[in-house]
Amino acid sequence: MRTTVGIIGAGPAGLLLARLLHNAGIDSVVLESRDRAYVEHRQRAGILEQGTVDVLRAAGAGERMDREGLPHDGIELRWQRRRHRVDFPALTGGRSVMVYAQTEVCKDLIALQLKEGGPLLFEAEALAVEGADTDSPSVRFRHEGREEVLECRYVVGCDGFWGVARQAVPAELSRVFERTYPFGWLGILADVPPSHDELVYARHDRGFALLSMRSPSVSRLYLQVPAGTDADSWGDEEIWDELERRLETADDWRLERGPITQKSVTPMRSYVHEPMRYGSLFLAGDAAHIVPPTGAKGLNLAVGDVVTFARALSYEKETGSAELLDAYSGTCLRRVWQAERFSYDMTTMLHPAPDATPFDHRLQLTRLERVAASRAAEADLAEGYTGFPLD
Ligand code: RFL
Ligand code: PHB
Repeated sequence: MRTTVGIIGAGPAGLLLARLLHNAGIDSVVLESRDRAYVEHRQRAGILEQGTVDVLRAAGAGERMDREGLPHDGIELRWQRRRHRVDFPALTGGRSVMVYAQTEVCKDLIALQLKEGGPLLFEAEALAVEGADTDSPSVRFRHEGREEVLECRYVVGCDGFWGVARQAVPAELSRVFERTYPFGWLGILADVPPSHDELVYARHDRGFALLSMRSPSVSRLYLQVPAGTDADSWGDEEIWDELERRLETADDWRLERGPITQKSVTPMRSYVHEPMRYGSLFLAGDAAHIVPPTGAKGLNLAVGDVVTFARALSYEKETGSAELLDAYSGTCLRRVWQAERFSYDMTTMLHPAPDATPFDHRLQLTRLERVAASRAAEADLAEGYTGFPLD
């Protein structure tokens, strides 16, 4: 099998890249190790930045998002039973975000790809990228019990944190920057209307809590738990009791409970692999970098990477110049590090660490007070949350 761009992974990065290349008249093949149902139902991100919304629309993949997505103009911060709303458009010159689940973005892109795009193979596991340092790299993969080879001009590793693409970069050329956190998030989906019309990020001495949503009738909520916690060690009522404590306010706001339909624990880490390119191999999305979910940046960074790659390859096709492809890693990393900084700030402002001292607690409260008291501090948060420019 032969193609121009071999794409490993059908998460948001790989699927959107295939769509952007199709629109630019460049052929690709997508290899995905899992089956379609798994990819379409894996619960993950929920927030699309303004820039991501614009990209999906321009790619012709925004129709259902515009019908079913929930535009949000702000978030609420809570601490010490207080509430403070951050108004995004007022602070950023009109930018906002959209609540539309990653599962739905993937469903839309898969449907488009199967209808109009190039091959998208499910249950096709990439085993290795070969010849990354040549002009004819290939991907060895297993599909329907057979081992096959996909010959390409370029390979883009969109295979997430646990993928194989990154392994093709020689160790002596790789630099990894990493931080793990001593806590994770216990996330639930519940069949109950969200108890607030915007997302609520709460800092409590017992730990962080987040109220989010998937639709007007489905809530998504998270609790900070110690790293390594087993989701089944938390009973349903125990989860609601804890959410209620951490989200509590001084006024008459109430948390509505409902049947919990899914429960899982996500570890938290910050991770950057540099460079994001080696020869004919490009890394995009979680394959190259991870952020803790507190800033809602992961999916949006993946979108930024593949837009940068698709633009660079289109430019090469039109002008014959590899200038933008050569700039790929540096261009992406500037934006990646801004998001790493923002996600780290949000995480450390809102999550009390298990070994936090009274001094650390006071500092967290002071950072929150600062956001509430200073328009400059508030605007910094709003700019980071609604997203860094795609240049
Ligand atoms: P993905 O989504 O991990 O997709 C990688 C795909 O590659 C496949 N794969 C392989 N295929 C073939 N051969 C191999 N050898 C392969 N190895 C792996 C995998 O099966 C998979 O289909 O990476 P991608 O596309 O880079 O997308 C990244 C996003 O998924 C991720 O950053 C976000 O989900 C992070 N994230 C959030 N991001 C946001 O922007 N906003 C949010 O609100 C947000 N909330 C979250 C999140 C992530 C979470 N978890 C579970 C980590 C909330 C949570 C709880
Ligand atoms: C979600 O709805 O899953 C979500 C929202 C905001 C975050 C992280 C996850 O910061």
